[in-house]
Amino acid sequence: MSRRTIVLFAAIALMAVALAACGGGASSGGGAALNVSVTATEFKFDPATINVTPGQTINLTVKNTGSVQHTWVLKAVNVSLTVEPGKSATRTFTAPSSPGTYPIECDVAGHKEAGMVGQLVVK
Ligand SMILES: [Cu+2]
Repeated sequence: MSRRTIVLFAAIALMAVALAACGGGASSGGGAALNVSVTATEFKFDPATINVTPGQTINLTVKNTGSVQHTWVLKAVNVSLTVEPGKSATRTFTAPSSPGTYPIECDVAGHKEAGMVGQLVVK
């Protein structure tokens, strides 16, 4: 094999690796987008735990079926939704790229203390 041929093969191999790295995750980096519907009421989220993969795109809808205002706050990625009673709100965001358990809370005074918390589990 000539030196030139080896360089050419190396370049092709590198391109294949680069394409493979980009191809799988599209823009999300973590596979297909996840649609999540959360119901908020006094004083809990259902579901409270959301399981995602690192960097996954999440299309979140929070519906407030309670009788007072609630929020759904995931500080790790600066997502904060405020939802009036009887209404719903949506947001698309990207999950953290590092595996771990990230706390979710309702930051209306007293609600977190009353148990209105959840978690985003990235793994
Ligand atoms: Cu609340």
